[in-house]
Amino acid sequence: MFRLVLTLLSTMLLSVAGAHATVRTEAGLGESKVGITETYRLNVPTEKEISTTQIRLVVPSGVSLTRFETAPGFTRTVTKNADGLVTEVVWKGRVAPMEYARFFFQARNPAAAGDVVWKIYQTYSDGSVAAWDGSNPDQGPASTVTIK
Ligand SMILES: [Cu+2]
Repeated sequence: MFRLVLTLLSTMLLSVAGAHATVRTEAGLGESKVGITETYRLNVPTEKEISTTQIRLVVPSGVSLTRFETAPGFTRTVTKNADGLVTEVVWKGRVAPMEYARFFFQARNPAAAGDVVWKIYQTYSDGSVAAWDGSNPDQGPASTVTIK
C-alpha cells in the first residue's frame, strides 16, 4: 500500500513537472539532428485558474525559423534581426483554464551539435508572467533540445 501511494505521488509530481510550457519536436522528442529542417511543437498549458493571454518565444541563435502552421484564434507577431532571421515570436489569444495550446513551426537546426534553449514567457490575464527561461529554480530549467 505504501509503495502504491509512493508510486501515485511520483506519477503526480512527474505530470506536474511535465506540464510546463515546452518546445519539443513534432514527435515530442527533446533531440534532433544538425542542419535539418525540423517541425517543432510549442506546447503551452494554462496552469492557473485564469486564462493565458500571450505567449512569447525567444528563438535560439543558430536556429532559423522558416514557417508556421496556422493557429486559429491566435494572432502572431514576429521580430527579425538585421539578417532577416526570426528572433522572437509573440502569439496572442486565449488558453482557458484546464486547456493547452500547441503551436507548430518549422525551423532549420544549427549546423553544429549542442543544446538549443527555447525561452518561453507565458502571460496570464492578470498580467502575471510565467518565465520558462531557467531564471527561476523552482520552475526548473528552460526547454532544451539537444542537436546531435
Ligand atoms: Cu507546469
